[in-house]
Amino acid sequence: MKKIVVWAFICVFSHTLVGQKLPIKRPNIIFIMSDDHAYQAISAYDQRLLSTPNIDRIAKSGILFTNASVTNSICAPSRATILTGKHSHLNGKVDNHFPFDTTNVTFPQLLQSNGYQTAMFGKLHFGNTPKGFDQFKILPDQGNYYNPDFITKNEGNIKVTGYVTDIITDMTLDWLKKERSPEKPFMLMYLHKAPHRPWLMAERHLDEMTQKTFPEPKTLFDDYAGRTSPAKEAEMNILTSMGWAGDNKIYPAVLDSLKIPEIRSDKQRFKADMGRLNSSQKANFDRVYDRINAEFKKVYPSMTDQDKMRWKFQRYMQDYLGTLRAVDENVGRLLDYLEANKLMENTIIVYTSDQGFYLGEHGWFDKRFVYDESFKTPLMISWPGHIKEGQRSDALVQNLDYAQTFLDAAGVPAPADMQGQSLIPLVTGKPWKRDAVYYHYYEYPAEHMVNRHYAIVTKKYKLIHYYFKSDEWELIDREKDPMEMKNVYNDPAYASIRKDLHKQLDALRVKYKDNPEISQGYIDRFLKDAANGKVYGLSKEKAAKMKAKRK
Ligand code: SGN
Ligand code: CA
Repeated sequence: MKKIVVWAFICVFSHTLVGQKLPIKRPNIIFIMSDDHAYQAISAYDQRLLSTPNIDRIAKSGILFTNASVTNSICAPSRATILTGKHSHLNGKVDNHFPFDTTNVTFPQLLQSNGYQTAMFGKLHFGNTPKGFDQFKILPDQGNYYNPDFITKNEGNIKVTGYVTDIITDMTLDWLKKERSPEKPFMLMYLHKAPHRPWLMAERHLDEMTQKTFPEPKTLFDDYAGRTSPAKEAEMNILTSMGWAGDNKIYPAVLDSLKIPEIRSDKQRFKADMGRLNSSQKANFDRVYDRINAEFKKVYPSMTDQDKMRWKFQRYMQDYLGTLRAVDENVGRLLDYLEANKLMENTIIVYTSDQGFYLGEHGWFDKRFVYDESFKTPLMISWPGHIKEGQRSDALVQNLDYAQTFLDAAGVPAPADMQGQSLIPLVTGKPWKRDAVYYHYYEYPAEHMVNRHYAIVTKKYKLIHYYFKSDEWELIDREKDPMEMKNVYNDPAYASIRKDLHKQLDALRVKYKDNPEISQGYIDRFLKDAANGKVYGLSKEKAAKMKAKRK
């Protein structure tokens, strides 16, 4: 009872005294985000692939979301949505290529100006540095796994020897130990590069992880027959689009000796990443990958396509999951520090990813589609004393909601044009409601070639509209078809559901202020820049052809 009264007092006070000196202790916020971390690779969600005991600690001491999703399944746009609390079409960061518009107001700026100490370490991927941070050390662009460079607020550009996940954690812990002010609440963003491509794990995990075998997903050999054209046309099938060298670490010389055709700029990617290792790191990698290359040389000549798919899937899982071993260990280091220093009690801890990822489902790697594995993202939140332990929620929450959640927890009013919904009532057991979420993906044409699409997603259905490359609709029955293999848009049995979902989608587009003119504006901007040879690596000729085709 006492606790409830105190909490009510805190809420009233923190909401009414914004901007002034607050008499209460506002919570610290630690936002942990990895890059491309599939929920299938967290044991709190799924135990088939990897044990992540430390990440699971956050779920155990708080709430885990089974239906958390992103508004646009790609890196920088997801980060922009997280920081601004707005959908891509309004914050302007619709794809990875155009820089973030720094005139956007972000929640760290608001927390900073309301008395929070703020810091960011790791991957941002914005094409510019973040506003609203007292301290930052960020990777340039995608960053590198080994001996990475950092752009820092106070030391200029630096290169640090070692493994990126360990280094980002060292920086984070250093800040907590040496720079954190005991006078202020803090908001810390701890952002991993792992498990992003090209999946280079820490040396200490190489031996163990490259000798494991993993279960295949049921849809590894999906032929895409049940859906519209974008699924088939996407360039993210493990067999046909994953690089033997850059991704699976087969040496370019071995590929040449076996006359294996190169996939994209695969050999050059291999050299760029492996080329950063120093001699002792390289010796460790060689020891392990020499063995794999020798085995590959023996088996390749008799492999069928099915064997190749299976082999590549195993190599993919070994390396992708290998990178996550260090993420989990380092999350453990952070949690141990917080526990040892009594920083758990008044701290909100979030673990999430910038989006989900395909681990062989539909034969794919990468993300972008509104199908579950990339549309959904891991999300768990702990806040001892406020969020009950061990909860699971299937509420339709999104990365759109984080900004307002943190502002709410800090007692800072959210700007009226933010589009999310604070999760504080939901996680503290109060009424919270949402029936549907909105999704919009833009980055096409580009690597992996996933056509532009927008969608409404409810707990039961997805209604998806692909546009630009083609004009096609898809309806997925999430309950009857959880693996999302069959488009039932033209099935007469779904006629009334389809009609109702169209209505709901129209209303959602009005609610979030999205419309065809805005989408066309982004297409025009893309075509203009592509015609000037600026983006996506499209030639002037190809861009001109596309423009002519549209007229
Ligand atoms: C790189 C990767 C892609 C990936 C994008 C976006 N290719 O371009 O596979 O989809 O990043 O990822 S690579 O050959 O350069 O590794 S995101 O997470 O940053 O959006
Ligand atoms: Ca990502």
